[in-house]
Amino acid sequence: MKRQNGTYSTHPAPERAVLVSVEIRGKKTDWTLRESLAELGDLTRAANAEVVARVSQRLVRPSRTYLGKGKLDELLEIIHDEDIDVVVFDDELAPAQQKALEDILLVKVIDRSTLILDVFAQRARSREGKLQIELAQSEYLLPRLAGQWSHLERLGGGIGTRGPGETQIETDRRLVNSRIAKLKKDLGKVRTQRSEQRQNRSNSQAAVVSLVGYTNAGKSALFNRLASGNVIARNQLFSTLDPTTRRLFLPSGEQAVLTDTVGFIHKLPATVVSAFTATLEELEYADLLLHVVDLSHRGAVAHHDVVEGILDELGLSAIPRILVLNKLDRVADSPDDPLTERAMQLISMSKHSVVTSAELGWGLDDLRAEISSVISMDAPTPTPA
Ligand SMILES: Nc1nc2c(ncn2[C@@H]2O[C@H](COP(=O)(O)OP(=O)(O)OP(=O)(O)O)[C@@H](O)[C@H]2O)c(=O)[nH]1
Ligand SMILES: [Mg+2]
Repeated sequence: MKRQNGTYSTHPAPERAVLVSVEIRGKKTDWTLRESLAELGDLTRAANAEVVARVSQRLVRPSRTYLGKGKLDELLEIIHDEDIDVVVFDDELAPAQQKALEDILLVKVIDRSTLILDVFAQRARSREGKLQIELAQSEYLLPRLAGQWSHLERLGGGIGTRGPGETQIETDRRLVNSRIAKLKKDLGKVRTQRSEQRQNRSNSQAAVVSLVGYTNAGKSALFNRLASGNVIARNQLFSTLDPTTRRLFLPSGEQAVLTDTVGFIHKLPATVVSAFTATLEELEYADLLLHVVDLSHRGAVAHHDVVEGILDELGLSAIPRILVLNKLDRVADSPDDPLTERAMQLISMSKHSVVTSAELGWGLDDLRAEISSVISMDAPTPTPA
């Protein structure tokens, strides 16, 4: 494998990627193009590709080819000059859009959903996680099968492209459909097991406290601090996919159960949300949610809103919650105004909030006390005999 600088390596070089983002004019959003592209860059690196260039455009609405003609020409020039292997779009592309773009650009075109699914697939460890991600990928693939096949034909035939085109698509569709049915059946069994485990837990009457939040906010780090767990906390997107549960001792002497689970992200593909039912169902049974936000992140408020939006879609907005403003140590040395403003804005959004550093152990006693107090507030008052 020859590198750009002329040296040779036995490892395959990372794919060279150009990122493409569009801002729709007049659409109200908390996300600036810059922030959106920065996050797309994190996802691209998490999928082991190298970000070589970025292209963005403000449009009234994306066209059949997503970008305008001039921008496409600019993109083609970058693809040529920078030896690009893959173009990554910051939205979910319709199957026809993806096909039209591949026709023009003649390199691999992937969208944000494919990227997220790829990162999830890399991280999946447990059988449940693997089943869920395969289901999400199959459901994403199904409407795109026809495009993929004709694409192979256009590339000039050869092995795998000969034969009865449309019939092949039908066969592929049937195969994917029957795989989806099998995955759903297997996941049904997982859900039954989970509900049995939950039943055992609810027999113990301990309150269930679940960590939720944007990916990389510090949920697993807090989980480990609060419950002496050993969940991997890493500076990478989607470290945790599987729910993990530990006992949590509260200052009042009570015990609760603490669950760590998958992180959320802006534009989380619908196929992921529906495929991760077994995982997300854990949240439905929570008595209290700890919504963890990375206070040091410029996009903290937008992250908060994305998570609240997804909780709302999942029908979980009625569960009491504590807002945990984490990574205080990363901001404590920089008393700049926007940060204080960000913290104040977040605090004003929630009835209960605590500031922590999972890294240094700050604020944990306050958090435990707040958990105790919200749980006891929420507990049904015993009826007098
Ligand atoms: N400086 C600092 N770093 C932190 C703090 N909390 C977590 N981190 C770091 O932030 C990164 C992400 O932490 P995780 O606990 O893995 O985040 P998560 O929310 O579980 O992320 P996902 O599982 O990917 O959704 C890790 O590198 C942690 O060490 C904190 O309070 N301060
Ligand atoms: Mg985690």
